[in-house]
Amino acid sequence: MTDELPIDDIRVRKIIDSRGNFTVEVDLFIEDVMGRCSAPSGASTGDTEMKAFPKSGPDGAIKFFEDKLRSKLIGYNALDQIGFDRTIMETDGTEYMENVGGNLSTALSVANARAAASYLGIPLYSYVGGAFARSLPRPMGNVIGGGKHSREGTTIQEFLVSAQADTFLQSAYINAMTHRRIGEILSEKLKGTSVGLGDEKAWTANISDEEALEILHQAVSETSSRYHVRILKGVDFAANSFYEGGKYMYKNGPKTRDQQIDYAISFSRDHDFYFIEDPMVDTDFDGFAEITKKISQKSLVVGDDLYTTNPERLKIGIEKKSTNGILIKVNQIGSLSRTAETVRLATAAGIRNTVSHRSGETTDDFAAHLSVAFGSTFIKTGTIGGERLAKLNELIRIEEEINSN
Ligand code: 2PG
Ligand code: MG
Repeated sequence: MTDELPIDDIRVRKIIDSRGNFTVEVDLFIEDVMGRCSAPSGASTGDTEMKAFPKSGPDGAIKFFEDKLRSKLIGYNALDQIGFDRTIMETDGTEYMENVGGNLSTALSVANARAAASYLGIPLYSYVGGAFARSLPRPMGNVIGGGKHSREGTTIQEFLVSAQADTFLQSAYINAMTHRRIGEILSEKLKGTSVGLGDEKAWTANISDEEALEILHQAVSETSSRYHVRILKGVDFAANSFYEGGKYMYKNGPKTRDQQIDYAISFSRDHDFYFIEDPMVDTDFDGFAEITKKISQKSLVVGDDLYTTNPERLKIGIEKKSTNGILIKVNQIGSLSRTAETVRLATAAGIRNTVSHRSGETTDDFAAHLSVAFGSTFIKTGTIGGERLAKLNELIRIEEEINSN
């Protein structure tokens, strides 16, 4: 096998994401083999994640690429993913990638891996994960939401479900059926009031978090009996987005730090939630640890804004026993190799990972491949909507491929 695959050409363009904003797409060529990738963007971004774009936006990122990066990457050995990613970071030269932006660096990084994998004739999940990357995650789908993903909705950003069927296909389908049932319940309950879909195609309506909890329980128990399948419940508080002046500001009134800790624990103890993401503001590693200590036997406490896929932040969390789960988003850290480093650290510490979409998505399916490569417990996406289904349907294809080998 060859150990040098020089990059022949790279093309970068602006495209439009699922929220109608510009993002960037990269085509990277090794001879006439192309690897393509487009990067998503978040709305509830962590304070320590890479800046998606420089201040001058996607155009500024593309200009930086043309002026400073292109000449360093053309001719680079595509098989040296770590060196490729490091070159981008070093050329950027800032801690949070303020020149090239996390989105363009992500698109370059994944496009490079994709081109190399295609050239070698192997799927991306095998190229990144190796010969033993053969287990599929379960889909964790957003069904009711609010926060920064909609205008009126719950204070809590996401209420999620994960059907535990025998196949990925059936689990993804039952998640979608739970979503459908929630839509019916909402329109029965809220006759005449508007019900809509948020950025991730979760239902959104002017209801309280407690009402959302009740509706979720009803839909989960009905759908679970209908299909004879266990459906796990999940929540992403995205607590950063409603933390103000030392308090957690819910629609129904504020909660102190201690009340928020008790509230998060009650999701596991009283409401039987399995997946509990970002229950505290991202500076409170100790608050996360208090929650994890109480519920980790039964539930997964997951850090998203807490870690921003950053190995240095994860080290703090490991030391403090802050969580037993981590969310993985490549564009938070801006490269495939640093993402892989974070996943390796997490796995070694017994922390389970979930690869996640962003609220502003493209139809790129790289998250599906990474969830297999990283042995993820879950892939977090919506349950419907083309840009969400791009990932779910790719996993259905990967399931078929793995089962036929
Ligand atoms: C999250 C994500 C995805 P965003 O908080 O987990 O659901 O949202 O992409 O807006 O950060
Ligand atoms: Mg989150």
